[in-house]
Amino acid sequence: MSELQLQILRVLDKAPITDTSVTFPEVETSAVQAALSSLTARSMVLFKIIDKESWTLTPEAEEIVEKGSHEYRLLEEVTKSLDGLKLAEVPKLLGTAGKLGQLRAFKNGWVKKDGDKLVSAVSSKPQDITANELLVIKDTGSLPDAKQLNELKKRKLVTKIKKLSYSVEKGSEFALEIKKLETDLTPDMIQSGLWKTATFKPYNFNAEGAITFSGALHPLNKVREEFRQIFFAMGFTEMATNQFVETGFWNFDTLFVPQQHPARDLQDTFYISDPAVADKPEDETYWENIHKVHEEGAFGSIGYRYPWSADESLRLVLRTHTTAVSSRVLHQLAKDPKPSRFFSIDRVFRNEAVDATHLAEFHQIEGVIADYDLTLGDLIGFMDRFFKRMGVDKLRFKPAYNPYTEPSMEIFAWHAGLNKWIEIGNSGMFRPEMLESMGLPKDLRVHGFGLSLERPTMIKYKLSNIRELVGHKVNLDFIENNPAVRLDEELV
Ligand code: FB9
Repeated sequence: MSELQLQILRVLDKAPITDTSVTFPEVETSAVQAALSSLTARSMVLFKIIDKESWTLTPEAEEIVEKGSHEYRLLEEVTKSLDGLKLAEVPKLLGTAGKLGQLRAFKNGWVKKDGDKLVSAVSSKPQDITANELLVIKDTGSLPDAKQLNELKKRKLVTKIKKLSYSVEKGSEFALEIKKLETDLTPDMIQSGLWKTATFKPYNFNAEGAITFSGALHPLNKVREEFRQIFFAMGFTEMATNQFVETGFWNFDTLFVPQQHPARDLQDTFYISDPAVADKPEDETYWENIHKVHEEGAFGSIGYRYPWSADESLRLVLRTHTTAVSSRVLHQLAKDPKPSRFFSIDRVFRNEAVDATHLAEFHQIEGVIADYDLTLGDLIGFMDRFFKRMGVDKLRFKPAYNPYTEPSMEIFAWHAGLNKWIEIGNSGMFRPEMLESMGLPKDLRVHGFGLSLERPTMIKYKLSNIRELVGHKVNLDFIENNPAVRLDEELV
């Protein structure tokens, strides 16, 4: 028990406490409140809050109480100088207070001007009213005359403060000693019989449960899960994307990306130095088909007609898109071709300039739909249905170019919050040079589309810089406490 708790009990033993700020003037309010809370928990006291307003002096007012008001000190200087005080002398004597002092000394009728001097206009020494009023406030925290108090407030000589204090009376369990409060009933207490006389701390049913840290899903994973559920609901199977390093063959050549395409340059692609190359794929026929379709054309295509390099094709890269995975999966599908839907959501790497919304890697979301005699209209219709599931229902499609799809379309959505069209993805029909090279039947058409995971996540969480989402500057509190996300709300 604290000394203050004992003092409170001793005072209460004689009489109720009407105001703790009077009974314990030197004790901080917070200490009084803590002592009373502890005694109340034992029902030893009851208290009520007294919410008082009181006034305190500003530093300027403290100086007036110590040295006298500006106007009074000016009168003293004028009285001291027998034939009056030169006006030019006032700032030297009283500094900035001199100007204030003159104003109030004139207003009080204490001084008057005589040429370039100030002379006394009173026959006897007046009271320093301002200093006296401030002294009363210093001692009592208030001033009976509300008009005068308001005047001092206007002169910024006093500041209002809220002063909490308490009235206290005995509680049902009042005693001059504090019994130990038991918080747990133990086997020893039961066996020894101590439980019969023990005092237990009452349950605090208002106490909040302890926060148990249980880990947290990163916002990207929350949004990723939303997309995964949409894909599953639309009949897609998830592709295995746990291989970040691909050969140029799967990342570019099988996608009919020519070996001199700028996307394959060092400033766009991360090349692995050790090991630098990989083995040829087992499917010799496929390897030769790709070689032929690039170099001389095949399957109705005139190809690119350049000397295709096997070495170039076996260089190792960090995959620049998950379309490399789609290519592997479609190559597998060629062994048993049938209508299928696949999706993937995983990291891809691009050796590009970073900025507020782009880093050297991002998570690509990709969907692939294989079916007989699909048309471009089917792709447009699917994209409408796909994005409608995330509250986006105003789409526009713009012709675009991808080496592996023809026709290709960029997808735009109307963003009501930004009041403009924003790009939300890319799509197209995979080319025969890609599909027939892997042995898929001519009439099995394949649609592909892609978007990033970071962009929708940043929009949903209203983030302006990708570094608020990933990287060493991320605010871990945001990661732990960000709200759940629902994609099927308006894209705001
Ligand atoms: O994600 C993008 N934007 C986006 C997506 C969703 C969204 O909100 C959701 C609806 C609720 C808001 C914005 N973009 C694609 C567009 C831009 O952000 C663009 O600046 C960045 N793009 C990335 C690539 O940039 C180097 C986003 C990424 C992207 C682009 C194309 C594909 C995948 C990712 C693709 C593809 C594709 C095409 C055909 C066949 C297979 C795959």
